[in-house]
Amino acid sequence: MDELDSAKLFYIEGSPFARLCRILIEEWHLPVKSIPLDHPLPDDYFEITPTGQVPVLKTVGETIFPTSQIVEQLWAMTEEATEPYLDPLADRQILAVILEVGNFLVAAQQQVWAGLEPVGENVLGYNPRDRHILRGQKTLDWLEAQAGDWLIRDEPNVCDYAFACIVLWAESRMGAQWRDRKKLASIVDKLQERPSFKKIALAPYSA
Ligand SMILES: N[C@@H](CCC(=O)N[C@@H](CS)C(=O)NCC(=O)O)C(=O)O
Repeated sequence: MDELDSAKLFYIEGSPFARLCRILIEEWHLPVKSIPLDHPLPDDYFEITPTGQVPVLKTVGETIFPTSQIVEQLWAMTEEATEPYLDPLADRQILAVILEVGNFLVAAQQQVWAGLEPVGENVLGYNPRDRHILRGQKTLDWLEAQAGDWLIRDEPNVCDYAFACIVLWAESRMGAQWRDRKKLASIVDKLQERPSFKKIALAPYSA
């Protein structure tokens, strides 16, 4: 068994970040085995990663996280450049913003699933959940303003895939309304037709 054969991706069903990595593994035909874990993750999962989160990519001698680093590693494992493309340096800002908004939206929805309500005076001056959702909406406007047929260089890019995974998660879990951004909707519609998106479908929410 060579080094690539032994790579493993740890994931939980429903994670948009893990879904992105799994779809890329499928699209790029990479020899990475995806290993499902139960949610909530056990406390000893912190021995694998200090963030206690999925996805994590384990290769011989390396434990790689968070998602941005996994995506770069997967891209480096491709034998030749193939769709979806990635220029790790040039595309870094858009990818970082999309993944960051994913973090905010997941945090906002976890607040709801955890049944959290205010317990004291709001000295912060805003509701963090509302603020996270506003960040999401502003990011959609920002992406729509610069999109063409695709988000970057008019060819399918990892940023399109990351965006689709996050926004479809937000639509399913939060009821996010976003399809009035026509260029973004067209990008996601094209991706949803791909066998990889159908095969690695977003499972319905279960607590
Ligand atoms: N910033 C992280 C976000 C990953 C993340 O939010 N993972 C969630 C699932 S969507 C998770 O592992 N939640 C379980 C937990 O926090 O215990 C990344 O880019 O990988």
